Amino acid sequence: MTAHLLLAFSLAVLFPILISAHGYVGSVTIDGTSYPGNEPGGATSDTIIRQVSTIDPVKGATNPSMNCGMNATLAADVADANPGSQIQVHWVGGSTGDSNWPHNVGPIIHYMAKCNGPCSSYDSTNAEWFKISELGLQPDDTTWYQANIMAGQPANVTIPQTIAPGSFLLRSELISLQLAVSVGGAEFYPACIQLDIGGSGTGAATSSEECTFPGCYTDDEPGIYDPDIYNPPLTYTFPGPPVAAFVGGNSSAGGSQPSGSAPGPSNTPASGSSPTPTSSGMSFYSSHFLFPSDILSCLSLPVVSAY
Ligand SMILES: [Cu+2]
Repeated sequence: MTAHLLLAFSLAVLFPILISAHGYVGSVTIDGTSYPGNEPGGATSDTIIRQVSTIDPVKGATNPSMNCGMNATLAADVADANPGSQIQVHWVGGSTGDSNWPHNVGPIIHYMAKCNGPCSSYDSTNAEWFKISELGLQPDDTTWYQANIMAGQPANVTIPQTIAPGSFLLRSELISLQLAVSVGGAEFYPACIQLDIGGSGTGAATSSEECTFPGCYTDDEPGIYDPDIYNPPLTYTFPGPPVAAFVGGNSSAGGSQPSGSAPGPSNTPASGSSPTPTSSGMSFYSSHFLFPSDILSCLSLPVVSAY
């Protein structure tokens, strides 16, 4: 095959990936009620999801957009939820969300932070975030739960069962580590959802369990800089603080099980249950196989033309 043919072939294969290489939160479902969001940089409708300006990732752990996503703006609405509420965050790919989430290497992490006043007017720059769930590798230590997002499943999380009532942001974060073999290569995709939590709980995180974004992560810590990311089986170290103790073993939720499954302990991967019975056979080898195109998909077109 000549170089020209090879180039043409490569571009033909890569182009569909290039136009949908990143993504955003298209909608959120709370206890069965769906709340659509806005397209990045598109029209602004009232929603509970803070709108981002682009589907591109946040790069660099000190980027101010680590807080709620790229240039995120306040959302007009706030959704009611309760301790134990089941939340499904629907991550989608492409600028209009018409394709699946495109990445399958990296963790799924959820944080919450109390809003000082209504979340619809709360500047979360100095918000104190605490972690409520983290999902990395499936029991084979090779396949990431994020592969299930790529297969079209939502990121599932449960509001902590004992949380004290109040106004909270829920920060859903996918980290894509396909370029994390270099410091600064990790792609961060945070998204913030505005909630009013009811109930009569008293649970809260301690100050040592909280951090700010930026501030929770550094570019060279394990879990963000991962030189061995393509040498399975892996031992993954999550970035940021531990899951807050008050969340306990039965209110953190797991990742990507199909909707309608039981809440509580069965959602927690550590319990040995499978949150992903429909995981579609996405193995590490498929993510490995995707590695070259995934890299190119996150580079600029001029670099690809030089290929
Ligand atoms: Cu991407």
